[in-house]
Parts: sequence; structure tokens; C-alpha cells
Amino acid sequence: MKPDLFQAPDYYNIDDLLTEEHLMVRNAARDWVKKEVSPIIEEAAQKAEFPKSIISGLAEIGAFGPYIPAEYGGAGLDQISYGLIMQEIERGDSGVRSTASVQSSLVMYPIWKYGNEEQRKKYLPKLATGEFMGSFGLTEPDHGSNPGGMTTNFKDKGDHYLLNGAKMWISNSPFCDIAVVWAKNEEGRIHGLIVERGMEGFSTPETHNKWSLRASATGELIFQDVKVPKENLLPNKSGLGAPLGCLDSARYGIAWGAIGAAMDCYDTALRYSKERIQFGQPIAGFQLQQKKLAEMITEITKAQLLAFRLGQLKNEGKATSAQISMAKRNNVDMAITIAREARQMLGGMGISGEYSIMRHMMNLESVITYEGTHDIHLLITGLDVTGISAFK
Ligand code: TGC
Ligand code: FAD
Repeated sequence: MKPDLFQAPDYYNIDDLLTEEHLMVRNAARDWVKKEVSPIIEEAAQKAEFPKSIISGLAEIGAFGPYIPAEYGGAGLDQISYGLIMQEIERGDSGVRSTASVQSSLVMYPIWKYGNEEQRKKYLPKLATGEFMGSFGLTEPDHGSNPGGMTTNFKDKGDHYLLNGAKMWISNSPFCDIAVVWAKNEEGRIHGLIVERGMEGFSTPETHNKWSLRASATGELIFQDVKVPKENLLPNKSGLGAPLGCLDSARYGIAWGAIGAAMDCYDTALRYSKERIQFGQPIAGFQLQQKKLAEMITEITKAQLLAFRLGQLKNEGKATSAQISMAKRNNVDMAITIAREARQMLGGMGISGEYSIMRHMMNLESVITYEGTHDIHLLITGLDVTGISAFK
């Protein structure tokens, strides 16, 4: 892969809106990605391997639990810092950002928000350092967009719960130490359970042959009469709103992360187009190429402003789920469109692993699907503005 010469676009001087802390956190993540992710990520993606060697670095830049309080090992940062970290990591690779999103928003968040003090103390510090890695099991083979239909279930056996069912498409599953699993009790009420690797009847087979998110490990979570200790049930929230609340936090991070992937594609295409000579001049001088670049920087700037404002609302505790859906949907769509256009600007070189664009483009096919598909988020906005659900 070519050396990482990334220069972040900031057309509307959004850096002026950031605090010293935001800039420090963002720059630390940016430097780390350049030094530790860029040199290894292409090979990891080609081999379809999650590069475990970066786990400790992710922990050091605060990517595991950025907004979790320091008393539990988190970085104690605000929501804009969290977003900026996700942006920088996804600038490197969406799969690496996935690992951080799952760990922070889908594993640490529910333990912090819905767990008891013992659970927080037992798991959060180890998750923050990466000593424990987590996964989040909501999706099932027959229930993706409609998680409320899940069939994974647990029965009260007196001194323990007996868990049965299966989850699929689970990021981090093949190597996770713990899984936050959503399952129905005998009354059909959804609860979160912490399942630990090593529990009898619990297995995590890897899903192979992915053309997308190849540097992230994806797999299943299978439960065959798994005895889960009663103290592993998250006691403080139940119902579908519990997992969906975690998704709000992860979707917010993705709204920022997608900007990172788009910035990398734009920056690569801009540099390439100024250097690539055809018909005796740099292709950047042709109107058709300028149209692509001008539209890219316009869309990136709009996405940055959307994410920044959403971050302010989140910091104030005012961001609604529907606002988060809009930002996730818009920013991922923006990024995938830019990746496709940027790939064309590199001509044949656009499909080569010498450049990051094709990897981003393929990764974004997962990002536009997981955490709620593009169409599901549109329906969430539709419901919000009309008051009428078009899901069912
Ligand atoms: P609905 O009747 O609308 O809602 C059920 C209950 O949930 C509440 N609720 C929310 N609460 C918090 N945050 C949200 N975003 C919420 N959305 C809804 C709602 O108020 C209600 O509460 P209550 O108290 O009245 O019971 O549910 P529905 O069955 O009609 O479904 C609605 C729908 C389709 C929007 C929802 O289920 C959905 O978002 N589907 C998409 C599924 C999804 O996003 N799955 C993601 C799996 S995890 C993943 O992809 C991780 S990838 C990680 C990575 O690698 O980065
Ligand atoms: P389906 O729900 O079957 O949807 C198929 C199509 O139908 C989509 O286009 C969808 O938009 C459309 N559709 C569905 N319902 C409606 C409707 N009411 N109206 C209109 N159109 C509709 N899940 C986890 O729980 N944890 C993870 O860590 C995780 N990681 C993932 C990693 C990867 C790489 C991928 C690809 C997925 C991951 N997922 C994870 C699962 C992901 O959240 C689901 O794939 C996603 O929610 C969509 O579900 P589905 O694939 O079953 O598609």
C-alpha cells in the first residue's frame, strides 16, 4: 500500500468549533491510525484477518469506552470526542471502527447503563483496556431488521438461567471473551445477559467469505442449553428499547465514522487527480473530475456539520433516536457515494490495494446495512415526521 499522506479536509473551519481537548483526542487518534493502522490494514483485509495486535493501541487512544466514566476505566470524554475518535479510526478502516463501536457502545454501554455496580466493576475496566473483548448479539438468522421477533430465549431454572438460540452476523464474535446477548424470558420479555466464553454449550463459529469488512471478525453466537448464572442478567432495563438504546449510541458513532472513510477517499482522489496526467494535463483540470471533487467536499462538509450539531445535542442529552437515524443514514450514504466516485477517479488504480478506496467502498456496504439498514432509517424518519409507522 502507498504511504499514508492523508490530510484531513476542513472546508468550513470546523476545527475552530472544537475545544483543546477535542483537538488533542482527535490528533492522538489521527496520529495513531497513521502509524499503526495504515501500514498493516491492507494486508489484514486481503487475508481477512482482524489485526489483534492493535487492540492495546485502541485502548490507549481511548477508543474503548470514550464516554464511560473514568471510575470504570473509561476515558470520561464527551460525545464529540467520542465521535472524533470514531471518525479517525474509520478513516483507517471501517472494520477497526466496528471493533471499537461494539466494544464501547454495544458492550460497555449496556453494562454501564443497565448493569449493577458489581457487573460494572467486574467487566468495564477489563473491557476498557482490551483485556476482555466483547460482542453484542441481537440479530438472528430469521430476525434482522425486526429484532423484536427474536426466538433466542432463557428459562429460569432456580439457581441459573438456561439459554438457547442463535445469533448471526456478530462482529467480534470469533474472539470475544464475553457477549451481551438479547433473549426473551418465559413471558416473552427481552433481557440482556452476559455470556462468557467457556460456558458449556456456547460456541462462536466464524463467518467466512465476506467481501466487506474483511479486517473485522464476524461470526455466530450459538447457545445450546447454556447455564448462565443469575448474576449475569442486566437488571436495570428490559424490553426492545434496551438493545435499541445501545444502537443509538453506536449509530451516533457511525455517523462520525463514515465521515472518516469519506475524507480518506476524497483526499486520495484529490491527490491522485493532481498527479495523474492524461491528454497532457493533470486530470484534476478536467471539469468532470472537478465536479466530482467539488461535490465530494460539499457533502463531506454538510456531514461534518450534521455530526457536530448532533454531538452538541448528545452532550446536552437532547438528541433523539430519529435524529441519530438521520445522521447515520445520511453520512453513510454520503461516504459510499464518495467512495464509488473516488474509485472511478483513480481509473484502473482504483481497484488496487495500493490505495484504500476500494476497501472503504466494500466496507461501507456493511456499514450501510448494519445498525439498521439505509431503508429502515428512512422509515424511522418517515415515522418521526408523519407519526405513522410504515414498518408493519
Ligand atoms: P418499536 O415498537 O418501534 O419499539 C419498541 C420499543 O423500543 C423503543 N425504541 C427505542 N428505544 C431506544 N432507542 C431507539 N432507537 C428506539 N427505537 C424504538 C420504543 O419506544 C419501544 O419502547 P416501549 O417502551 O414502547 O416498548 O419496535 P419495532 O419492533 O416496530 O421495530 C422498530 C425498528 C424497526 C425501528 C427497530 O427494531 C430497528 O431499529 N431495526 C433495525 C435493527 C438493527 O438496527 N439491528 C442492529 C443490530 S446490531 C448491529 O448491527 C451491530 S453492527 C456493529 C458494528 O460492527 O459496528
Ligand atoms: P433483513 O432484515 O432481512 O433486510 C433485508 C432487506 O429488507 C433490507 O434491504 C431491509 O432494509 C429490507 N426491509 C426489512 N424490513 C423492511 C420493512 N419493514 N420495510 C422496508 N424494507 C424492509 N448484528 C448484531 O446483532 N451484532 C453485530 O455485531 C452485528 N454485526 C454485523 C456485522 C456485519 C459485517 C454485518 C453485515 C451485519 C452485522 N449485524 C450485527 C447484523 C445487521 O444489523 C443486520 O444485517 C441488519 O440489521 C439487517 O438485517 P438482515 O441482514 O437480516 O436483513
